[in-house]
Amino acid sequence: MLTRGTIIKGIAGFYYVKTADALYMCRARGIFKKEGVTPLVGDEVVIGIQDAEEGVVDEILPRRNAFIRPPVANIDVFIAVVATKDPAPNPEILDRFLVTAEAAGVASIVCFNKTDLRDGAVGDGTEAIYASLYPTVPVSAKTGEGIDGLKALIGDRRAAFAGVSGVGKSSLINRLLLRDDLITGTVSERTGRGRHTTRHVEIFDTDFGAAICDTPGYSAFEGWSGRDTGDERLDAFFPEIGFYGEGCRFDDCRHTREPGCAVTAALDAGLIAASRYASYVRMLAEAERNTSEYRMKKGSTR
Ligand SMILES: Nc1nc2c(ncn2[C@@H]2O[C@H](COP(=O)(O)OP(=O)(O)O)[C@@H](O)[C@H]2O)c(=O)[nH]1
Ligand SMILES: [Mg+2]
Ligand SMILES: [Zn+2]
Repeated sequence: MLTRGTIIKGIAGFYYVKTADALYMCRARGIFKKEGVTPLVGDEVVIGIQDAEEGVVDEILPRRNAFIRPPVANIDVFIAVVATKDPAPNPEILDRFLVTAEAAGVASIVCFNKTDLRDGAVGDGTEAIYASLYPTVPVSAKTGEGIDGLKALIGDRRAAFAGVSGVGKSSLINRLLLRDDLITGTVSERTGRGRHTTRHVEIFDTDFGAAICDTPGYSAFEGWSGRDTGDERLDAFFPEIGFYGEGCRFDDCRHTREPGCAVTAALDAGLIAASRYASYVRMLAEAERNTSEYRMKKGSTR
């Protein structure tokens, strides 16, 4: 019997598929591996039911979006979690993450956790930079401060948490789910890939209408690569650079001190944050290097 469902968890080659009335542990059909397709948490699938608890993933329905890191599909919004400190914010990792989401057309919320640790009311200035660019919310998973604001921003969407290890993703999800067992649950899961490199991603239903997805175990977010932009321009994925770039003298301005560049003028005027511009320049260099490598490879096979 075939039925539709959603992959809510993937562990060691097993996919847990939730259908209208049950949860099935499924293997994927061999054909996926042959075609290089990996089912992802968040996928809508058709499964063949074998018995009351087991089935086989037969077909993956078309995806709205899909990501390699974190490995999730059909996400409405990303919660990019940054800690006020421990670990200190890394703007470049955050910017790479936000560009990945922008390139896929997925909304982002920037969540500053561990406000209980911050010195002064607004931290080190990182929060202010992102507050002008994305819906931003300061929270403390420890004290509960800001959790209602985070819930309000998520609404009834399917949200995936992302961010480097230790920022408090699992602690925030425990808060949102009114649970306290997630961290242990996640860490002790056997994956066959070593204790600290779990690939376990899981979607949880909340009592406020949202579905939230924990994505543990990344030391850095490496999702974006220059090639992801394809023919599109990197500046379109930095909202403020795209905005000021409208005023540049040349349509193909790279915003690296070309004559009449409105972006570098805005940078000099303090309207664009230096850290954001630094991320843009580094990623632009990668995109251009990747593109020329790509062109060379293509040329050599002709
Ligand atoms: N002081 C403080 N510590 C927190 C907060 N949120 C998480 N932590 C701690 O930070 C560490 C990492 O949290 P965890 O949720 O496992 O982070 P994850 O790797 O992003 O899932 C744990 O020791 C938590 O107790 C917070 O809001 N304030
Ligand atoms: Mg975690
Ligand atoms: Zn320019």
